[in-house]
Amino acid sequence: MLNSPRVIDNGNIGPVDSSLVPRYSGESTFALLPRLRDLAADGRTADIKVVGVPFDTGVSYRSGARFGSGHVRQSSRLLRPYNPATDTSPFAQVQVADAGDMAVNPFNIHEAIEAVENDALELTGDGSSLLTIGGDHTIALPLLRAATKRAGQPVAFLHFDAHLDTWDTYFGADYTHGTPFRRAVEEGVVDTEALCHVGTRGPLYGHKDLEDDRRFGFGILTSSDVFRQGVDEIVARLRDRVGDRPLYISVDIDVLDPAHAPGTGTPEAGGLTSREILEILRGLRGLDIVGADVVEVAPAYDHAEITGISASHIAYDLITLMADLRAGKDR
Ligand SMILES: [Mn+2]
Repeated sequence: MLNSPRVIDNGNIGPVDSSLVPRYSGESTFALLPRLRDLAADGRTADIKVVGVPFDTGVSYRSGARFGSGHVRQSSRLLRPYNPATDTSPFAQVQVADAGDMAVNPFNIHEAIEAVENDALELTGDGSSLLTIGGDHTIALPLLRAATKRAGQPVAFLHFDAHLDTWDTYFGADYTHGTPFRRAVEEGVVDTEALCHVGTRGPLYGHKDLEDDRRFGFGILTSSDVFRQGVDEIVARLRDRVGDRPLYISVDIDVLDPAHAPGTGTPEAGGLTSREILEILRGLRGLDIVGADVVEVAPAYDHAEITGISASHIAYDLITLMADLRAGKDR
């Protein structure tokens, strides 16, 4: 890939130059960005690293999110280097690279969680920011642990998801894709003054689910709230809740309506459109985002890359926010 002609802008090594190499050919790194190992061979590192976590041992319904990282990369080939929504070129503002996939044990969930935390800490050891592509939602717990260790304080947390993911156990198991955020509260790795779910909907087991969730400190802006209150009001509420705290953002792709993300493990009707989530994310510009993930893409249930395209654009806008923030700090 080092031999492929690349966009070089502002001294940063960007995507493969698609005016010289067709977008559908060659290796599928995220947005055709350089691989971190190739940069490292050249004595360089990256300010923002995109890493995959092929893991779905925590799922409760449809399996297959272990193939999500590769699918999102494949669906990200058409992303271009300039983001008109923010009038910025994220890959020129800072160096962004694809760090490949973490190698996690599919047969031992505890070992897998530990590996994700260790790898996240190692990747961010040079002060870089991490954008993770899952994988099922179990991986958000070790990613939050790592983010809190790096931030030196419990992080604010915005959780885009159809589901609360604050349930206690399934079949006696504490660590699943439906329980990471109860564990995160118990472990004290999130700031309970600054937690909010966005886009929740669908039937629950009972009212106690909501009572427990409120007790942990979560605010809830449902999918219905997004529809009825509109993007600007939702953004204002989220910004108010987060303030200037270090912020971690987790996007379960099932926050989108199955029309916008059919390829996921636990779909629910009545979700956000891809336009709504992108507009909400853009409204978070300037917040102190220390890490983010996009999870639960299960390509076997996808059609025409609908889910992969939604996920890749969400990841792109998250990178845009992170790049803009880091470039602003350097200015
Ligand atoms: Mn989830």
